[in-house]
Amino acid sequence: MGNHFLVTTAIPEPGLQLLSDAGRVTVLPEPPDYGTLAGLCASGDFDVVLTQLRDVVDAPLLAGARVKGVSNYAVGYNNIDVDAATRHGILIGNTPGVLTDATADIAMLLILGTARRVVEADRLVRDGKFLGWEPELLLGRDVSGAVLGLAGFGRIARATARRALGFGMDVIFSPRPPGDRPVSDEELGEFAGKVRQVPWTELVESSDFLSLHVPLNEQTRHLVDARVLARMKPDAILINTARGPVVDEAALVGALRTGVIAGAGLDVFEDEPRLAAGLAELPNTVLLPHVGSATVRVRSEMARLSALNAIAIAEGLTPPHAVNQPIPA
Ligand code: 8YV
Repeated sequence: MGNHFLVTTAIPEPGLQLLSDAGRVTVLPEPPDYGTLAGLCASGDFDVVLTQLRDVVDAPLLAGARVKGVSNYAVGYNNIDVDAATRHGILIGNTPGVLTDATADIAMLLILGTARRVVEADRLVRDGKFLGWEPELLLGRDVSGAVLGLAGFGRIARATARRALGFGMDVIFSPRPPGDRPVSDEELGEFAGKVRQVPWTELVESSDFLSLHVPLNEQTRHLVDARVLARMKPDAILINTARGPVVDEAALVGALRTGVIAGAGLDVFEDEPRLAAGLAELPNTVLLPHVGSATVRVRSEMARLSALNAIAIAEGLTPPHAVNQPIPA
């Protein structure tokens, strides 16, 4: 008897400790495939399952699941069919807030890294091709004075805006889904008078750096496609720390190859861990392996929040970070 938690991928100790103080914990030795996860959720052995981004929790799995909730070890929850969970009375939790600054740091790192050609520069030094200072060596571009366009204006976009303003960038944004509603001065808070809301088309056409901060859903899948890329400035750089499928990656490779846009800084990919053909060979890209939230502190905090969500759900309470509100039976 008592609570039984299923953890699909080992999470840091603070989370595991909280869970084991509240019940029995089963940590899978390796990430489960879909069938294994579906079987475990349907077994009736577990009260709550702690998932990560690669666990697909879709409508058929949820229909057969005998769990009270799913606690996602992530702020994003595009791996979970939340509507289906709601219909089946299954609570979903996530981990907002704790990874905001770390992810905004990575967005800024990609802006600076693409602008100043850091990957090319590093490779040149390692390859023994640095033959002494040269006036024309690896000229990049200034970020100060450049226009940063933010697609979305949630927590991570705002934290990115804060950093970009510190670097002297001119920040514009379009809320999510792009262009859907005006943001009042009150909602802008500390950013009132410092950043400007523009329509989506203006954001696309006037950004020197276009940084994506929207969740992945049916409105935002391939938000940046060949047509959008064609409207960007030829010297523009695309930054993505959100979700890979927000960009049509094959179209992006084409645009980078043919000079439709100048570069891309990507922390996420359309079909992780695979890259679209040709992407890795392009010099005008900085490519990171989905490390936006990868700091020791953030992972511990994410573990803590996902454990707290799981424990609350197991106890029949609303989790501190609830994504849905199931329809009462
Ligand atoms: C996580 C993320 O590392 O939280 C998110 O939504 O994308 C990353 O910070 C990843 O999702 C772990 O499941």
